[in-house]
Amino acid sequence: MADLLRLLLRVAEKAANVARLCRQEAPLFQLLVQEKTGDDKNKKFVQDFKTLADVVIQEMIRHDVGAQFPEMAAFIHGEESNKFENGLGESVTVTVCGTEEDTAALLATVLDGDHTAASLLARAIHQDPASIDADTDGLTVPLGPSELGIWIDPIDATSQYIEGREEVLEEGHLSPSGLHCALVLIGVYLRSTGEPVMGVINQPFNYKDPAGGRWRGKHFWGVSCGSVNVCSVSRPKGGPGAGLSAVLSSSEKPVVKEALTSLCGPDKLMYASGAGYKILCVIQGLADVYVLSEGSTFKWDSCAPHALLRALGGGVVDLTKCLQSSSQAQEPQMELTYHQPNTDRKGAERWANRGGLVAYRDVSQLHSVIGLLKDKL
Ligand code: 2IP
Ligand code: CA
Repeated sequence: MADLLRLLLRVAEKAANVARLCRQEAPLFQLLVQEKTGDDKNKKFVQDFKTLADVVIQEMIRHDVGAQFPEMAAFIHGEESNKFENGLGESVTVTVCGTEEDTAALLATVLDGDHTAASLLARAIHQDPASIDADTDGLTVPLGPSELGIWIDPIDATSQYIEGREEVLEEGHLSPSGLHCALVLIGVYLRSTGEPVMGVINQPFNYKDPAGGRWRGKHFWGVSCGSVNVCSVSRPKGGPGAGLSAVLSSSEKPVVKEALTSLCGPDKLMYASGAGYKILCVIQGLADVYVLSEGSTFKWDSCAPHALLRALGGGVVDLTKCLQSSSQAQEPQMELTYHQPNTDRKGAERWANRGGLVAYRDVSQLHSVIGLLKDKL
């Protein structure tokens, strides 16, 4: 299934192109950032454009993967529904058509006849991306398409994407907020066990080209299945040192912030936006752990980066399950899985990581965090 990895790298790059295009091209950018002004009809429609950009990316990935691997078509899940209502109250199902012209015509019906915006989007969807420089030669993945399912988050950290702040990055430091936190996430899991086995992350706004002033992206990938553990990011050097560093959501509970301040010290406790971005920080060694005590992330947020962490020897566990378990040795079995919904919940909540999570590279650091939080939550 190395072919699947190469395909996902290509579709993630196309997705990143769409994400950049929506900020670069005036007709799309206006739709994206326009505040709630104008009449009611317009108000509703403008709000929906953020979702439309997400749906377009998700459906493009579904289309391209389904075309090459038809066995996977029914197992490609995403955050968004592709049923859409346009400003006239008509229901439209957004899909990617066989030709650019047909896709443009369909999008125009959702965009209330805005043919310029529809054509721009359709062109990006049907265009082949520039060749991807990823060293996947010689990689064999012992899995077949009928064993696999996919979770897509078309744009994680949407609020940072819309706001569009351009932070200056310091080498070796994470970006607390801004465009760097927006990520395209595509994760592949094993249908039988729910284990994440392959992940592709595309960061559409990685750096700004000094020559043309255009944003350039960066991709990350990993495969973890059986004895095959390969990641495009090398494991950060050095074992766990004296001080542990952690990244949290700024909205994390005070009790967790206080406990981790006592463990890490104030300098090594960091905050960043985006669930996917925080796991990417752990992958890159910018933080040792990401702790989240709420069930506010979903399968589409964690599946892709989880696969990369596993390839590096780490993982993402259910925090509540770990806190309830009496044995430390059990913790690796508390890993999040991706095949079963929360049957007692409705809508998106069916796929929430309801017990919170800890993302880690090193299991001894996971033990320290669980030990610390055990009597506090
Ligand atoms: C969100 C996004 C948020 C995150 C939340 C995710 O996904 O990543 O930033 O909250 O958990 O579900 P926080 O930044 O506080 O960690 P989306 O942007 O796709 O809704
Ligand atoms: Ca998300």
